[in-house]
Amino acid sequence: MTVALDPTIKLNKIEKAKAQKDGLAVKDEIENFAKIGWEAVDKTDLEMRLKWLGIFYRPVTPGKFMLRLRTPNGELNSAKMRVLAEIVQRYGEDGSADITTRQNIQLRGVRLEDIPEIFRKLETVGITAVQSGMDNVRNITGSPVAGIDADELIDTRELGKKIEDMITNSGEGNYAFTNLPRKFNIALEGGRDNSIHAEINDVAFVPAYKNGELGFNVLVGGYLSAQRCAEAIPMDVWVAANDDVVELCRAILTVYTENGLSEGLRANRQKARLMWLIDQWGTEKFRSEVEKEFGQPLARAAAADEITEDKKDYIGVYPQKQAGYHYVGLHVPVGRLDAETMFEMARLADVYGNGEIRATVEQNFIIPYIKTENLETFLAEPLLQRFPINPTPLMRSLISCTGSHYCNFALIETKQRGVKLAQELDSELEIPQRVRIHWTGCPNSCGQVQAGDIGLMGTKARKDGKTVEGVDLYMGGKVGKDAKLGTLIQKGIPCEDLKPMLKKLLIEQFGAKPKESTP
Ligand code: SRM
Ligand code: SF4
Repeated sequence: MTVALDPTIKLNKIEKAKAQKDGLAVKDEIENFAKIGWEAVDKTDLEMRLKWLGIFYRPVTPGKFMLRLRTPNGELNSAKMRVLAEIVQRYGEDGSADITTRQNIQLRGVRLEDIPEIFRKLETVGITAVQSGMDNVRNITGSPVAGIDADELIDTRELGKKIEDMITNSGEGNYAFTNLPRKFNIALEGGRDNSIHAEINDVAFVPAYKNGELGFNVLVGGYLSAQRCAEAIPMDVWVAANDDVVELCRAILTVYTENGLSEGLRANRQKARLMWLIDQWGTEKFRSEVEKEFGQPLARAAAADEITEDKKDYIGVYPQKQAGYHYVGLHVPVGRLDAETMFEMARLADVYGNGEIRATVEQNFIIPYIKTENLETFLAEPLLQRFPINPTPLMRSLISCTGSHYCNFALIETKQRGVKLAQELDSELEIPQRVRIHWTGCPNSCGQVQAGDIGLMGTKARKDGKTVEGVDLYMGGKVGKDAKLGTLIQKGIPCEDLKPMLKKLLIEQFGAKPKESTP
């Protein structure tokens, strides 16, 4: 998008690079990049602009790229999953995939020379990776049980897809929205349990009745970052559950993009998320600017929303609103998949369901439409040994960001460490309640530590005069109804001291009891 330059504002480094050449421009060069090889690609194109196509250069594994897709509302199916499995399979040990904290899929080990062919394959099953990184709108999240949950208020799948199509020009790439001041998160809730973490999205739609009509109240400005974490605040707007939602997203994104320069959002990247514009203007001015762009009066918010339940994790077997069918949520330890398990997921979805697969923000997946009479055989399938429906208590709610294995921001390794610790504590303690432990490798908080009952954020700690891997401890995150962010409790705990510390915490604050046979 062409934005009017205010000459008094000093652009930050990224803004300068974007002004020189839009990120999306690499779309026309990708065939050439694939031919010349990644070492010959211009540094800014390689490390920055390729992210507009979802291609992430990984300094930790040079030459082996991460490809971030878009899966609005977490909707996948067996055909998509098979194509994704084929892509990672060709990379052997290097190939894997992650279910992300935005209900999305990232592929690993990908080679730049294969990208044109990969994009062609993805297109055949309706997947795009465009505009999934850097200053773009991230995956649109929605309830993972949309359309199958008996208590559902609004099925958000179609709206989620329409928003994505508006932003990406149906996957072709859309220069209108490739130059936001910063990343941008949109979430649509259709159920009652705030499955999408409305509180940490730049724009969140939550179900609400106005004059007897079901639509959405709109929250704005939520985000997590190293410098500041802000809970989304009411925009004092209600919209009907129709194309107005798409139009409102367009209007908000346009206001955010066009006012980025005059309001200084393009000078300091730490102060460039939507909340900073709302801070500068106040909610009333923000609302009226959006209203102008929307082109017609916006209704004031409904008095109450319909978020009335605690957040579910969807693991286990649940009846669907369609009589005779169940959906089954399988637990994927810290979201990590490999080709073999992905092929199996696709097979199970075809054999037992209708081919659909849903991803969750807890980094797990759901297979819907399993006939009641086939449940028993389904539950005996070998994949359920690896991805169980009844994981042990801490494993069940474990979330982790990528960590140092692939992410160069990481201060610590997260996924393996998180799994090991949860398994050990589960084997040593009787834990009577759900305890949600979130790990994140650095203060960017991709693993949403502020949402956890216990949040562990990677840092460097001191032990015996040496610098060691450590964590800052967060506690008190509440999700679902009345969600609120957890806060920092203790800084710089060496990872090697973490187990006894967590054990004590679980016993004293979460009612855990040591199992008799363990120390
Ligand atoms: Fe994130 C940057 C991974 C969800 C806040 N995030 C990154 C990068 C791209 C950094 C990089 O280039 O290495 C990470 C890629 C590592 C890799 O190889 O996987 C990364 N973020 C992730 C994922 C994969 C974590 C996961 O394991 O699930 C999630 C991908 C979501 C998706 O499908 O698009 C992911 N990141 C989040 C979330 C959670 C959410 O959206 O609910 C947040 C906090 C919420 C938010 O954004 O407000 C988050 N990521 C960040 C930030 C801090 C943003 C800021 O305003 O400062 C960064 C750093 C940045 O953008 O400068 C970041
Ligand atoms: Fe990387 Fe930090 Fe995000 Fe983890 S929180 S994925 S370490 S940027």
